[in-house]
Amino acid sequence: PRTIYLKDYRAPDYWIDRTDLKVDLHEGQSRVEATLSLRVNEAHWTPGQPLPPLELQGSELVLEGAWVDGVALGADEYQLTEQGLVIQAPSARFELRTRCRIEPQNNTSLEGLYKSNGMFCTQCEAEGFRKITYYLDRPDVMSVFSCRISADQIRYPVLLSNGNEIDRGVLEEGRHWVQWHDPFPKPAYLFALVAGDLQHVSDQFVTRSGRTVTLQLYTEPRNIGKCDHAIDSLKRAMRWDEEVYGREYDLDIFMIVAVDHFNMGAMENKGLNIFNSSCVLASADTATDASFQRIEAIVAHEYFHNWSGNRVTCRDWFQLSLKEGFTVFRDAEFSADMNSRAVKRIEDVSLLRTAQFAEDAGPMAHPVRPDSYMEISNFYTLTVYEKGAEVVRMIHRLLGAEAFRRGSDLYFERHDGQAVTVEDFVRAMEEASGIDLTQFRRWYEQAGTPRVTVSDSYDSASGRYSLHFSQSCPATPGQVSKLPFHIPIAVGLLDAEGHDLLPDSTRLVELTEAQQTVHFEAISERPVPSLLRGFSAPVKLSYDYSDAQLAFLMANDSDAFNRWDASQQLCVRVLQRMVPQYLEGTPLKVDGVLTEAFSALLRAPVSDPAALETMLVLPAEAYLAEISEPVEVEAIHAAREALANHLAERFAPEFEHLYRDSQLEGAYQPTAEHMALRSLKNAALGYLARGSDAGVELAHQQYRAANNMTDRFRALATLVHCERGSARALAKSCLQDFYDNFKNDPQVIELWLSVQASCQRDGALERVQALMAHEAFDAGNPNKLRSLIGVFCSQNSIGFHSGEGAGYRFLADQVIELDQRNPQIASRLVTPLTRLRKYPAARQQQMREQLQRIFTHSLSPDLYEVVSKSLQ
Ligand code: HT7
Ligand code: ZN
Repeated sequence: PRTIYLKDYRAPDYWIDRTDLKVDLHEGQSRVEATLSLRVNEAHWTPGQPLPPLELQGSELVLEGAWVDGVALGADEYQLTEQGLVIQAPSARFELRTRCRIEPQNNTSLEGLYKSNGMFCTQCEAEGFRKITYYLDRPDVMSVFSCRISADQIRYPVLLSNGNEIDRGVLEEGRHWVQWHDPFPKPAYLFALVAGDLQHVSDQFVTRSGRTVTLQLYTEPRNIGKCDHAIDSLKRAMRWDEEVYGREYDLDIFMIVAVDHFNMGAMENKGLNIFNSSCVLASADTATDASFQRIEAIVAHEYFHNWSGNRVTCRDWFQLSLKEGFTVFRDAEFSADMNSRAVKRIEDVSLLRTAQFAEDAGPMAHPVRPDSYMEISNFYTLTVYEKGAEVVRMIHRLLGAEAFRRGSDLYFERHDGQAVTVEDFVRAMEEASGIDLTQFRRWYEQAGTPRVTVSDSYDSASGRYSLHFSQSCPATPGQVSKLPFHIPIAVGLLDAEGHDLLPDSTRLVELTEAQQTVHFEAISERPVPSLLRGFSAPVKLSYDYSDAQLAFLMANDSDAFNRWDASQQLCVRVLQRMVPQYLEGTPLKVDGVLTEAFSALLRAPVSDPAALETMLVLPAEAYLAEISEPVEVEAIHAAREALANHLAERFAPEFEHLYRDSQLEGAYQPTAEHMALRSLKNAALGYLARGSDAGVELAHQQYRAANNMTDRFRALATLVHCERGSARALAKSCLQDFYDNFKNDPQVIELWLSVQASCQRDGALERVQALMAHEAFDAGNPNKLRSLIGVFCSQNSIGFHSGEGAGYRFLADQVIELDQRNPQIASRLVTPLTRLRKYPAARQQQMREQLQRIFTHSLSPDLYEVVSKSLQ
């Protein structure tokens, strides 16, 4: 595969003003007729000069005919190349009609037009449209689309596409057709089509200017009872975008369709969002609180794209974070406003620190705006999405909320209907605020996670307190040395009583130099610094806190995020001291200061159950692995288990109280308040089950008595993960009971697979292999692959790394096979093997051997890129 560079960007030679599609769907061969109104790009052509050739992309298409201005092209008047179709243009403006055959029922890549459970659906981002017809499949070509779909009336009573339905009719042989028209010009990646036997729920939203918008959610009939939460979330998101960003919806109808086979979470096609069923369907009996929250966030995310992505789109795929980073920032703020702001921030930062930092340190590290790629699908990454959102968050912090809003208004107004760049976004922010972001732009250009080291000094005579910062950034592939970043660091200073010493409590320090000292005057006593409040920048910050200072911050910091962060840092310290004890074979000891800190935490009155729960959850093994080099898998696991068991024994009465005090009466409600209590109760249950057989029995009782999936599933997970002998038989019978009750519900079965895949008890690989042969597993469904193989390889560190490389061989086998059918999923699934350099030599070698074995096969560009870069 060839590498594509940002520096080589060139506008297209032709524009497509109108795209008229006729899609004739059949069980065997479907037909797509595309009529394109083409116009030469006058920036590339002078009248009198020869016209450039028209090069359209196309893949897996059978061309039946092509017509230019109504005249059929002879075989010598076009060329079919590896990339697509090339013709010579007759004039500066002309009409090209093509007719192609495609076979959606044989399309297992889930890109382009394919079938899921008997319904036709599409996924065109990033480059799937070229599998539907020959086209200029690039985001800077924006066209007004119309689409006429025809299909069998009984099998496919519902025919949907973007925009508004403008006509429909009946054909011979039991077929019918519907014509759609989308008045907003869009790139091909936002095109969508759905045909199926679907039911829908309908609602309405009145925009702030008084227009009534019809909202519809389409699903297979069996799921019609699971739509309300998504519709409610959509209405909240529509109102929020009006209030916070002044953005109103623009069509008369907004449709969502749920499909079971989908490579990612959802897709923001104009007016016709397509969702992975697991990201949209929910009911109290079948969805956990986590999935209720995820659905709210994803529904909002896709809706927000209507402005940040659709009305204003990307010029090229290097600008992906322009829409994704900005939209993740928007959905995170929405979720923070709807739920607990602190908990949302903690969850997002945990993901960033665990998985994005690992990506930044791995072979696929790239800037938020990558400067090259082989396969763009590989760049829908945590760096582009999550770090991209952090970069927008930093702009928000540097400018302040009001100037940021002026900047976003300017951006949307200036670029409405255009395909633009990250630079256009930053420039709008600069112009609206008067703040110079020249150096800040390095966040988009330089890969890697910056390190910030902080020390301090205090002069009691003058009352001057000084913080000394130094920043650096490790080398990443293709970027050896880095220039200093512009880093906003939110700082608080605490007195001995734990009160904020600074006026307004927090000061924003702006680092711009490699070394920088900042002074604080009139500080009456030597303070404890609270650094990087709210995680104000995506950096690894270190300051030499004593254990006692961390315990102090954990109890007193006015910044809820930093209270949590102090608790995590303290746990990490304690765990990191236990790792060498394990390696030396000496007993594992838990430091007293942590026990004291937990004691204070658990004895204080519970003012915020959701925040308390986050502090009771120990740092994940994946996070501990990310901050270790080399990663000692067994030692990390043993240390974490020992600490959890210690806390379970030491605080059994406190956990018992928490469990009893967090019970909820009455029907299930997915409100923030109820979710917080359930999460606290279930965290307590986890400790109780570790601590005693009575705790195990409590989990069993909860499983049986639960009136909602959160409590039922958390009880099941507690039993499955519990190391106590008394839990084994109960886990087995509850897993069977769970399966018997929910085997017809794919979303619940995903939970069932994932809880087993993450169970670290001996024999994990064999259990996963057995599950692959179970009727519940379907290797053609990405959700099932992720729930079983993905979870095992990324969350079950003991299972994946045990057996002398057996886990690595297993993953390589799966990836090799999957690459033939679904390259996007294969190249994502292989990620755990790409982290080989983090592990001790023997494991590293075993992982390398498997990557080399994969590399001996004929690979898709997707998998080739990831594996070749990992072996470099
Ligand atoms: N913008 C959407 C991206 C997406 C996607 C990308 C590659 C392959 C399949 C895909 N499905 C959806 C989703 C989003 O970020 O909103
Ligand atoms: Zn998105």
